[in-house]
Amino acid sequence: MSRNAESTAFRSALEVIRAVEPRVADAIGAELADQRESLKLIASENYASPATLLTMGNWFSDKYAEGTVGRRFYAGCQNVDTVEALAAEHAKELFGASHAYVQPHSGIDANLVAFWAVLADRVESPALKKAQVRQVNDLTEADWFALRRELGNQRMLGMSLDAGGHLTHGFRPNISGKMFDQRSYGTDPATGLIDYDRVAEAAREFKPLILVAGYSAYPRKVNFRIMREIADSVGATFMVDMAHFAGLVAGKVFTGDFDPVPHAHIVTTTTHKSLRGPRGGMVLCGPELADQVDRGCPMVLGGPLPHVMAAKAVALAEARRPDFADYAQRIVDNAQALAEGLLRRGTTLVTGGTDNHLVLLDVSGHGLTGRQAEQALLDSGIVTNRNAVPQDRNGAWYTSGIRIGTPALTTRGLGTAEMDATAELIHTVLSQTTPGANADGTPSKAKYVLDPAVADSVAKQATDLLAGFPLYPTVTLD
Ligand code: DSN
Repeated sequence: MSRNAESTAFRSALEVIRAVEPRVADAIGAELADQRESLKLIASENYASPATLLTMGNWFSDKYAEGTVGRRFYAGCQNVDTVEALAAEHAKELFGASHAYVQPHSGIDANLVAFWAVLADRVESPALKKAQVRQVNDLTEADWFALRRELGNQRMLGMSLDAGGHLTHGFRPNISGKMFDQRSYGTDPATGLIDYDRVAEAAREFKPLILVAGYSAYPRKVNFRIMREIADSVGATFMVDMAHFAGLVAGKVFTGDFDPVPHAHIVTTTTHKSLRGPRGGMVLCGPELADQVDRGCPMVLGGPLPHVMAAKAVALAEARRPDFADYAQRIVDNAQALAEGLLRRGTTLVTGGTDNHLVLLDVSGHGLTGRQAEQALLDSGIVTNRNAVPQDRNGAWYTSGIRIGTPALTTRGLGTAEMDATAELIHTVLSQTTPGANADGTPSKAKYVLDPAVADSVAKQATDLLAGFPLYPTVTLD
């Protein structure tokens, strides 16, 4: 393929869009410029390949395809069948799973599909059995009432939010918190690590239907073999949400006890984080849950997005190439270099380091809230997000933490030397920022003071650092 093909494709697409709504074309161009200029350290973001991006812009978007491969509720789905089957095949090969369901539109959707599958598989209920055999129209009011009571009365044990768990693991702002009676396991206050004995104790007391492992802000590996033993000891279904670290599983950085697929009954993921695919979700499971998982649409999902399933097939094919394993290892090497650089400069890190793709800074030692630190870093060209730390005294809105991750910068090609330079830039901003005050003189958790000259200087250094690692180097828009 000629080096020009990607530029030509994106330029042509923008020309076509510009003829209809030039402001959209401009915004797309501006987004590329912004992404090129900023030091992106958001742990859940990445840069999908041009092939993956281009696969999403076509007439697959026009097609309805409810149902599953070969069994659709619409005619004319033969080409959708081709791409959905390909995506599932790549996923199964890549992760060593016996079944893959690639229709979920997001991680929340993937988790809902998994919850439904487990409930349908595990909950004994005549009303539910009717629903399962597609007799939903025959359900009486009393059936619906019984169904709501029986399904909504189940127990889920997952990681607490401030220890790094995710909203969709039974917390109130998400429907899972209404579907399940939730209890959480935290981390050891001294080490910040999961204490498996405490998880086992909580499981014995609470007897969950589902034990969930997985996180969005825990900077360490999880031993899924031990978690499965805990689940088995109380008869729970063991579910892993690997959205954040799917790329590290795909790239064989997480193997043995740390690979969730051989240990969990069901695994969910997004496809756009460390896995570097299109924005979407996916469910992997064994044969026992496959039929229920495949009912995800229309049970909890709207019509599948064939253009995104096609892009999943492309991205998963990329992840099966040998160089993806090298990429996954570099993500972790970079996170560890970044952690070491920050520790050396005196920043406090939750758990004292990392063995995955993310680092969680506790910025309270700098006298700042996460919100103040996030904004000061953003002013300085460094994009991060604030995040709670264990037992956070500032709550989930202001927080005391900053979460950073390396999948995106690693895709750009930055290595361990640049991570040390990045640590220096972060340290400069955090040590030069002070908390601000409200108009009445009381301390503010949002306002901060940072000399604009310092912010400008850091932003310039960030741009210089990135100049050696162009984003989408094969794409020029002018
Ligand atoms: N929003 C994702 C994250 O940033 O971790 C998880 O849903």
